[in-house]
Order: sequence, then C-alpha cells, then structure tokens
Amino acid sequence: MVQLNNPNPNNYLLGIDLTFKNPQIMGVLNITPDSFSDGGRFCRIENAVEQALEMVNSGASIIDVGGESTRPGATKVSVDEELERVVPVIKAIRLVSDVVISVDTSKPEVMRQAVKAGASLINDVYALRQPGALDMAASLDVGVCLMHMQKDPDTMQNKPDYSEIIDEVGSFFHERLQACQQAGIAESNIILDPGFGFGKTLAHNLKLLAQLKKFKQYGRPLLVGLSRKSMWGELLGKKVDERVSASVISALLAVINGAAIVRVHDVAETAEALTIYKALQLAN
Ligand code: 7PJ
Repeated sequence: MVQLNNPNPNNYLLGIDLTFKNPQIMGVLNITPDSFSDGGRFCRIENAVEQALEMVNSGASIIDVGGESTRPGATKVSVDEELERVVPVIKAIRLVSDVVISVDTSKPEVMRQAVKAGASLINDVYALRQPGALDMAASLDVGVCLMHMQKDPDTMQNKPDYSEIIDEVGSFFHERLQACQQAGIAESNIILDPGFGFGKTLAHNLKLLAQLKKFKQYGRPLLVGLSRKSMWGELLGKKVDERVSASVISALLAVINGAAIVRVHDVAETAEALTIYKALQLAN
C-alpha cells in the first residue's frame, strides 16, 4: 500500500476531537420529496428540522443533509432542485442548533451555498472529482470527506472488480490527498471514507471493515457508512427496515477498528452502543 511520509497527527476538525477514542455519530437527513410528509414547502422544512434536532438529542454531533440519492438507478437531480432541497433546511437547522452540518453533495454550487447557509463539512461521494469541486472546496476552507467509489452510482454495482481492494482504496486515498494538496486544501480539513457499498461486493465490504485500521496510516480521521446497507440484506436476509441491529453492530465494529465517525440512520441505538464502548474504555 502507498505510504504517506507525514501522516498529519492533527485530528481536531470541525471543533470535534476526531480520534478513535472519541467516536462521533453523523446522523443522515435525506431531503427528497418523498422523504417527508407532503404538506408543502414549510412543512417539509419544519419536519426536517424536527428530525435533525431529534438526532442531535439522541447523540449525533454531525447532521448530514443530502438532496440527491446516490443509490444505483436513482434519478439525477438538477443543481437548482438540489439547492432548493438542502439550503433552506441547512439555514433552518442553523437557526436552532449549533450542531455541525454536513452537506452530502458533489456539485460545486451546492457546496458554496450550503456552506454560506451554515454547513462546515462537505461530504462528497465523488471525493471532489466532479468539475470545479476541488477548487470550490479549497476556496470554502471547510471540512471535506473524501469517499472511495469504483465507477459511478449507475454502474458501480455492475461486477465490482479489484485485484486487491485494500491497496486500491489506499492508492485512491493517496491520489485524492495529493490532488487536494495541489488545490490548496489543508490536510487538516480532510476525512477519508472507504465507501461501503459503492462499487463493492459483500466480500469486498467485509474485507474493508475487517482491515479498516490499515487506512489509519494516512493520518486522517476515518468516516464509515454501513447503516441499513444492502450488504446486510445479502448477509442476513433482512429487508431495509429490519437492519437496525446489523447497522448498530457494524457501526460499533467500525469504531473498534478505527472509525472516528459513523454515518447512521438509527442515532439513538448507535449512541447506546458507543456509550457502552466508551464506558469500557474508561474502565480499562
Ligand atoms: C455514504 C455516504 C457513505 C459517505 C451514502 C446510503 C447511501 N457518504 N452517502 N459514506 N452512503 N461519506 O446511505 O445507503 O457510506 S448514501
């Protein structure tokens, strides 16, 4: 695997200590027309804020606001539509809470307006590979999560193929860290994510989780999203609404294996698991 010469020991980002000793919960807030009751625009925003506050009260320190689904086959959303979905919600959350707000987007203009509205982390499943994204992230000077994905959301689950997945994801991190450095993005702003389910088979996902610690050599906090993913459907034969246990158990395993942040839907349940984990660490 490619080694970085100077892994940056500074893991204090977004006002949070992002070491494995202090694992953080990122709560998922999807803003799509069908994700909230159909009571018009204001009702949608109010609903989203309520859901965000509930996640904060349950133990989330980051809320990830997303307006475009990245699931295979999901319809694409225009810049204007995505802006209309996420910007009012980010503004409204910012008015009532100082929680860290992350924007799940790959579009430079959405990054710009989301940060202006109060977001301080860009969560980009394309790892700033879309035109203009690197320069935009550099100019905004906020946190950036670089996620690994093989191919794109429409093609990624069509025979994912690696000669050595740990090496290939590691090389990708190395390449993106260099691209960020060249664009002028501070290394201390960067979080890395192996991208579970994004161009990976069940076997690939399991290997990444089992060997997650290897990615700590890059010296950056690791973010992991395993919540409700189809890999649990495949392994356990569970439908999406029956994957809470799998999600909580795998979030805990990810933290034990070095994740600094877990991106989850079931915040309260995950917080219980992490509270037990932290209590055990203190007792040791
Ligand atoms: C991830 C994500 C993930 C990061 C999604 C889903 C699919 N962002 N956005 N990592 N997954 N950073 O939640 O099932 O794993 S959307």
